[in-house]
Amino acid sequence: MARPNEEVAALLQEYADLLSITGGDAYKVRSYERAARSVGGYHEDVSGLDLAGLKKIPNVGTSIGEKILEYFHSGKVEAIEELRARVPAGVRELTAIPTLGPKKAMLLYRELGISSVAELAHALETGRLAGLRGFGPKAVENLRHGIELLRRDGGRVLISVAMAAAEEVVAELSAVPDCTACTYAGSLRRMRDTVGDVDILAAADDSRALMETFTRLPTVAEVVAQGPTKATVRSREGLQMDLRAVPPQVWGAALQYFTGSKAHNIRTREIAGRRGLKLSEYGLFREQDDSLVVAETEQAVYEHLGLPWIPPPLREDRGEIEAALAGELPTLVTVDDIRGDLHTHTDLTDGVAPLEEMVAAARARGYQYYAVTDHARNMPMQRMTDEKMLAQRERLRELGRQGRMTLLHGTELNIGPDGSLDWDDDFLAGFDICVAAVHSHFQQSRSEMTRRLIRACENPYVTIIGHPSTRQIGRRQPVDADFDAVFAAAARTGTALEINSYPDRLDLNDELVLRARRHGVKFAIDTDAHAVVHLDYLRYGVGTAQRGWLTADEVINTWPWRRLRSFIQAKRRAAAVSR
Ligand code: DGT
Ligand code: CA
Ligand code: CA
Repeated sequence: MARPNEEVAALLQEYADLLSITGGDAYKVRSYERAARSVGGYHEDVSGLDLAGLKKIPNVGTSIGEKILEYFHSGKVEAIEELRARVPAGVRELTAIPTLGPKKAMLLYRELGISSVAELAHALETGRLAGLRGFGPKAVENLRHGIELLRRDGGRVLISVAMAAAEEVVAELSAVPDCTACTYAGSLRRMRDTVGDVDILAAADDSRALMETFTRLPTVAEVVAQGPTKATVRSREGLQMDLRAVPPQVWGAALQYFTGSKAHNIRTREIAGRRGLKLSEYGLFREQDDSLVVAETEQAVYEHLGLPWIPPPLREDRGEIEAALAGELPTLVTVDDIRGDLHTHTDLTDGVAPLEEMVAAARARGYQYYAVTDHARNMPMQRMTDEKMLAQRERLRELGRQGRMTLLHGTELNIGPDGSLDWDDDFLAGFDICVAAVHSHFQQSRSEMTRRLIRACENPYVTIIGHPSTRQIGRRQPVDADFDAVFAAAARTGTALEINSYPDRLDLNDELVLRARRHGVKFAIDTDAHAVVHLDYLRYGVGTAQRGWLTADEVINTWPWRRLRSFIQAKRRAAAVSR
């Protein structure tokens, strides 16, 4: 594993898991989980900090700080070693099964010696669980489902898949006569890049028609559980969906609860407690006499906790409570703020739509500017030539004269293993804008990859680094690089970093965005569209930006064209001066 912060975050998370498996104090488990998240997202390298420095990290106190120091001194932490000795690694792996909690995982190990998902699957097949306390036919069936889910992409689906399913269900349920409100909640409303299950919330005085409609939807392959106000189904695609029906008067409290995250909810409940109140999915109540304070709207719930309404993408206990208390919540960038797309393709390379169609679609969206950035010469599959590029430029200029939208001729350059690019500076100067991205040699060492990305930032013609980590969800891990060094270089050179909106990329991801913005980096939220319909992916990139706390001002494609043009030219000029 790479960066020391990530190493320590993984270690603290492991400790939290082990504590939970061995029946440790829930409060302690939570505090290690929080510390793991804080360390993982901290901007300074933790291996260089002393105890005082470590304690400046949110959620890190003396005891956790000392464990981190111990790790860097001796390469291990005694307390964690002790628990590791008691819990085989496979048991921790077992708890990743969505339908299996830590206690039952430990039971499977103790009773049957099962210490891996594969062993558990085998035990299920051969009926070894029969007669085991707590593992009746229903539980066994749940386990089977759980393993299936885990094997499909760690049990999570892309946000685009979940969103499409959720919007369909919400439309169907909203049409039920008794329904007064319906929306999706959970991780989907928080715009996480992947979703474990879809949580739908609906309000009605009488929930019967809602439940009936839900369980009979054509997309439902199986009703996993059903009660008067709750149901869980599995769709034909294998996606799990939960419906909760609530009376209209408690809509706000239920929405707040089921939006989560769990970590955020724990904080809001603590705040309620300090005010002599109790918060649940049924409302905000006075501790003394259980009388109701509010429940009808989310806004009112937050207000009575002394907080402004907090946008769902921020609700991860990553500082939003503190910011809300201080009146310092950011005004998040929205889809409506975006004035143009700066990374798109046509059928000249691997897109499926011709230039004219992509441009017409961009105009129909009301964009003020739009960049066409087909692949550059060094990607052999694409058979790009200088002549083809220049011919496309001519056609694009002609199209540009036919409307008010500013058309930019660009390219998506390939960052070579040494950080060099496809063309020399003279040819690059002919483009209005260049995106540069890594498309090969993903396995380079950390230092090579870091140097490579920094060198690309230093090229005066590179305005944007495309999909900087190169991860593909479920298929490819991010490259190993010292991202903080890359972020510093991007900020220093006036190079924007992309938030690629393509649902299996979402790159930079929320955590890297959070880290990059501390360096003063600017961002571009692009779709990397290869077809007209892909232009709609923008919402997922914006969701990721919101999870990274971005305001419109930090995103270059919310700017008017004149400001964006100055940004591009300033970098080119600075390089000319220094030469
Ligand atoms: P997912 O489905 O793994 O992508 O993530 P979520 O956040 O949608 O989680 P899920 O579906 O288990 O639960 C939906 C929301 O319900 C969650 O975000 C917060 C709330 N919730 C669920 N379980 C708990 C809990 O034990 N405590 C608290 N405070 N809230 C919970
Ligand atoms: Ca969920
Ligand atoms: Ca759920």
